[in-house]
Formats: sequence, structure tokens, C-alpha cells
Amino acid sequence: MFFEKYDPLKKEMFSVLDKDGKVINKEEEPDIDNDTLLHMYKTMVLARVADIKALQYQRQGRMLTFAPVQGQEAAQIGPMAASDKKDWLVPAFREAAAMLYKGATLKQNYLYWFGNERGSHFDEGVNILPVNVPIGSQINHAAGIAYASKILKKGEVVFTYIGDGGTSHGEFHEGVNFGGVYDLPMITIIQNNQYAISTPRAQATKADTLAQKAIAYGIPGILVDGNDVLAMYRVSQEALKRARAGEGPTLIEAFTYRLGPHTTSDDPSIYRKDEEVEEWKQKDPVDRFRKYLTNKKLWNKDKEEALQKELKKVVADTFKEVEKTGQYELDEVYDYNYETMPKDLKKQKEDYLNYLKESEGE
Ligand SMILES: Cc1ncc(C[n+]2csc(CCOP(=O)(O)OP(=O)(O)O)c2C)c(N)n1
Ligand SMILES: [Mg+2]
Repeated sequence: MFFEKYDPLKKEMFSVLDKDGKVINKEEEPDIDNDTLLHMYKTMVLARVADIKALQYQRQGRMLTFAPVQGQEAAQIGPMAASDKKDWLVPAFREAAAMLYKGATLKQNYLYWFGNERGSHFDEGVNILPVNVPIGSQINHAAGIAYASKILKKGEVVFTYIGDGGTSHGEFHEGVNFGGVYDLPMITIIQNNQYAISTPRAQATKADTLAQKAIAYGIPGILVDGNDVLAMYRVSQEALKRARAGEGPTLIEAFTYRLGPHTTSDDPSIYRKDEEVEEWKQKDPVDRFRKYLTNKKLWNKDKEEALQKELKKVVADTFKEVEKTGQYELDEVYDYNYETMPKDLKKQKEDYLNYLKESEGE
């Protein structure tokens, strides 16, 4: 019923908050306890502060290339807050906020972008797959986990993320289609941040919305204001309900914007106008949620100041620790993707170690 109310072919967009954080869809305002609301907000701010600091470290030559998340925090925190611990997160490469909410540590996040594979080694019970850079392949990994969850009756739902550009890749089609055929507990979130590096959304596909691609797979697809954390939470609740009832996957298009560069090696001023960025800044997901919490008397200026101060210190201390201990052995690149390393990878590692030994002898 819920999904039928918003037709992606008519570009109907689901939202709960307006750009000033006021509730415009009271009926759909999710019932979230105050502790969770505050935890959601604090994680959004942590992701934001960590992002801004990492950009500075990168410009100082202390951090390698990374993909900033700024502007997309709501599209990531809403779904993660609606999920259970046992559910899975299968990210692409711009999901730092989702990963932090789901239980990855900031240290792990920084280690990854520092080039250290230990950043992909999550704690036991933290159901997150490593960052996935090859566009689209994560969708098939997600379908595989969801298939296993269904066969083994584990009750785990899989959330996976992809960008607007990624939806033109074959693996997006293969994974989402497979999920539809087998009614898998799989929720695919397209973060339509309007660009694939410098390629604008209009050149990614002729389709009016990305959510409408769901129609071809016979599953619900919905266009959501991706800068509205409550809308993202609410829509995920409905998608989770379907998945847990064995009704199959859902496709969610989170309409959002990447406020920063594609990665630290990109200069977006070459392909987009300042006015466009300014326009999206007015819809900043963190500001909107802060206004909502302030209206609810859960937040104020003093709390904001204290949080900013605390998180800046957490981020600076974590980065110093990563700088000190982040060095790694080259062969570690083989170690963290499988619980039991497959034979061919073992062989690759052995060959590589032999190669290193031989080159030392030269
Ligand atoms: C298979 C593959 N082809 C090309 C690339 C290079 N590449 C990295 S990010 C990117 C654009 C992705 O755009 P989108 O899917 O919109 O995600 P966003 O970066 O906007 O989050 C490309 C082409 C890649 N990583 N993998
Ligand atoms: Mg994009």
C-alpha cells in the first residue's frame, strides 16, 4: 500500500520534512525514541566533521585519495537507523556515514583511506562488507547474501548502495533482477547525487527517475527526498517490513547532492556552477535535522557547540593514531576479504611473497 502511493513514473517524491526541518507529512513522521534521534544526529555530525578534517589532511599530504560523503548523510543514516544489528550493509565507496552508524569505527574508516587493509576488518557481529570500488559489483554481493539469508532462514535483510551513474552498469541490473525473481530480502538504495564524477545525471539514462527502473523488475520503486533523514528512515521501515515478510526487494532512489568533490583528485568547479552548489546547501541534510531536533527541544546552540568541540577532538586524536600506527605490510592486501582464503588467492599471496624475497636478494 505504502509504495503504491508514490508513483516514480510521475516523479512523486516521498518526504517528511521540508528544507527548514518542519514536518510536512505528519501522517508519515516516524516514531523514533529521543535517544535514537540524538544518536542519528550525532553520527551525521561525526561523519561531517570527519569528512571536512580528512579533506584538510589530504590537502596537507597526510591522507591518500578518498571519496567525501558531505551532503549524503541523511540518505545513509536513515536506513541504517531503521535496520537491526543483524541486517547487512553492502556499500559502494561513499558510505562512510552508513558504516559509522552500523558499527565501523572512525579509525577503521580512516585506515581504509590511508591505504591500510585493516580498515576493512570489522569487528565480529558488525555486518558490513568492505568498501567496493568496482562500480556495481556490490549489488551482486548483496543479492548473494540475501539469497543465503533466505535459504538459511536467517531473517537478515541486506541494504546495498549504488550511485546514479552505477545504475547504468550491467551488475545493477543483474543483482536487482535476481533479487526480484527470488523475492530476496534486499533493499537497494540509489544515491542519486546528480553526478557520476563529471557526468551529469541526465546523461546516465533517459529514464525520468532512477526509481522507475524497479517497474521492469516487478518490485516497488520509490523516489525519496534523500536529504530528509526521517523520510529515508520511514521508507526503509516499509521496505524492511516487505523483506521480513518474504515479499522481496525494494528499490529506493534517494534524491540528494554531493556537496564536495567526487574524490580528492577531482575539481568539481570545472563541471558544475557555484549557484547550483549554493542551492543544495540550503537543503543541507544535517542542518535540516538539527532544526527538527531544535523544534522538538532536543537540541540547542550550547549542545551543538559542545558536540562540535568533542567531535573535532575525537577526529584529530583518531587521525593521529592512524598516522602513527597505520603502516602495513604489503602482503596484507590479500588478508581481509575472505574468512578462509580461497586457493587461488593463497597462491597469489605466496607468489607475491616469493617475488618480494627474490627482489630483496637483488
Ligand atoms: C567498473 C568501474 N568503472 C569505472 C570506475 C571509475 N569510477 C569511479 S567512481 C565513478 C562514477 C560513479 O558515479 P555514481 O555511480 O553516480 O556514484 P558517485 O561517485 O556519484 O557516488 C567511476 C566511473 C570504477 N570504479 N569501476
Ligand atoms: Mg553519483
